[in-house]
Amino acid sequence: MNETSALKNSVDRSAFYKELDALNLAPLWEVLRGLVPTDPRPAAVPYAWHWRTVLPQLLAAGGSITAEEAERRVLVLENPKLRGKSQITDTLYAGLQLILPGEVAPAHRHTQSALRFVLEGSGGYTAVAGERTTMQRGDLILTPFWTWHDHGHDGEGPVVWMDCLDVPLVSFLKTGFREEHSKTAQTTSRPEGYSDARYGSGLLPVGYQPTSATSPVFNYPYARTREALHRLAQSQEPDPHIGICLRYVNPVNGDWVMPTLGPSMRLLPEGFSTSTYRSTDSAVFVALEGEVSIETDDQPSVKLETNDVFAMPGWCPYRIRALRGDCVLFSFSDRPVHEKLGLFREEKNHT
Ligand code: 1HN
Repeated sequence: MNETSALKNSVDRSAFYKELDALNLAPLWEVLRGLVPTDPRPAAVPYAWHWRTVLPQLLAAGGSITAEEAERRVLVLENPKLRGKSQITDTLYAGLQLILPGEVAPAHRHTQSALRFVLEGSGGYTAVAGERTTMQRGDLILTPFWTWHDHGHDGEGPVVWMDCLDVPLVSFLKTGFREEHSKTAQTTSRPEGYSDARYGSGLLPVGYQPTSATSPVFNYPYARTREALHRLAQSQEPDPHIGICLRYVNPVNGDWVMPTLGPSMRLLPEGFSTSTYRSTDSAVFVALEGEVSIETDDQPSVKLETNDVFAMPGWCPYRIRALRGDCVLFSFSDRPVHEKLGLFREEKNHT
């Protein structure tokens, strides 16, 4: 009997596996199917955080630590199946940040890219790479990777936004770097509105050459986004799967605004219901206006009201219904990465 046939005996096989294990070797045939699944199997589950439950906790955080002491006063939205990992989905980070009048969140920079989506209050501002921008509800602010950024608040009342980062992806790639600025707040070198005038008005300086993979526009104001969506709603039928949906664009090259994060905003007219849709990217939704319900195969239906947040794992089929009013929904996902790697897939059902 040769050695190979002897190993068909399960006792011999387990002894053989022990021998392999001691040598840091492992038999692929025991794990192959798990490594190469027939379809994506995210660990994250669909889940909603309701503003009415989260806001009081965020305000309580405001009473227990200052923005400066915390560096960033944030409650992380953790997917129930990914507790302790600071992940809202398998690939995305999201948290709700509170800043109070007179506070400063000190300047730092890191290789993670960040989006901020403003939910509540006015008078908050962010300074990014030498320019300040004031934040209004519904505005989308970009913090490109490795740019200095600090936040502050000159107005009254609490200001809250959702931080959206590619933290899990950068951790997976082991490409995280961070630095603290020598000053609490960076000195600005350009007036507010400079970048918008230079890159964000449908015009670009003649001969402009991009220096980054991120859009040079860093505040996409909601007033413009809202106007665009409502104008389109007056003259076009919503797409059956995504409604009237626009993605935020880098005006320099037509690409997504960031290499790793793809934000978009959609309008679902009152009573409109999407057909079932799924895509490989995982996403986070925020109800900005109106009241929607999101239905997945795992859970019957979750109602989202103003400022409620919903985690949608990749490849999870879902339907969205506009229950009350014309509904505006913000979302961001890791779709730009899927597209760039040729891995993006979507499936549109007719029911
Ligand atoms: C960060 O830099 C901010 O700058 C917020 O406001 C949340 C979460 C993880 C890593 C960096 C900010 C963050 C973060």
